[in-house]
Amino acid sequence: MFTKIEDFTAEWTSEAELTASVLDALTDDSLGQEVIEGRRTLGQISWHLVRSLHYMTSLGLAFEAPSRGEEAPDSAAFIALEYRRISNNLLNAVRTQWNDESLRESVMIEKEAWLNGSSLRYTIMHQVHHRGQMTVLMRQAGLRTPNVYGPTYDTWVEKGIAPLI
Ligand code: NI
Repeated sequence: MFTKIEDFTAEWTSEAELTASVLDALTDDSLGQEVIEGRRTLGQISWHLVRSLHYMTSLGLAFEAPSRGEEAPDSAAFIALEYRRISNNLLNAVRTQWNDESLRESVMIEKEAWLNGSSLRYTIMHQVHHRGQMTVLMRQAGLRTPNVYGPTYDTWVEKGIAPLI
């Protein structure tokens, strides 16, 4: 869990930039790539990443919601733009509406007490989880994925290094 707003600020800033870089690599055509037939698409997962940030308002934070409803937009550029806006809104809300003490306070969610500092950690892990799903679907859709926590296959090849298996 986070115990200091400044620690969350630093981590969120770099994690949100990684997520945005993955969203930037999407194309409109790729948004229809499905996990399996009839299940979530790349577009739906991407949009879920944007919308889920707003769930943090259930912890008492107040900030503007995404400008579209549950249905995933068909524009990759719009999704990336909205992600940047909402992830910034979330960070501003945490920095201006909470302090280090707030992180030790808890909120009941489905009969379970969640410390705010843990909810912030969970929010980052939730993004990482879906970002990992996205990069696989992006490969399947024929897209190149950006480096996230290390070089991708293509980056190794460009550097003239044999990619690790
Ligand atoms: Ni999710």
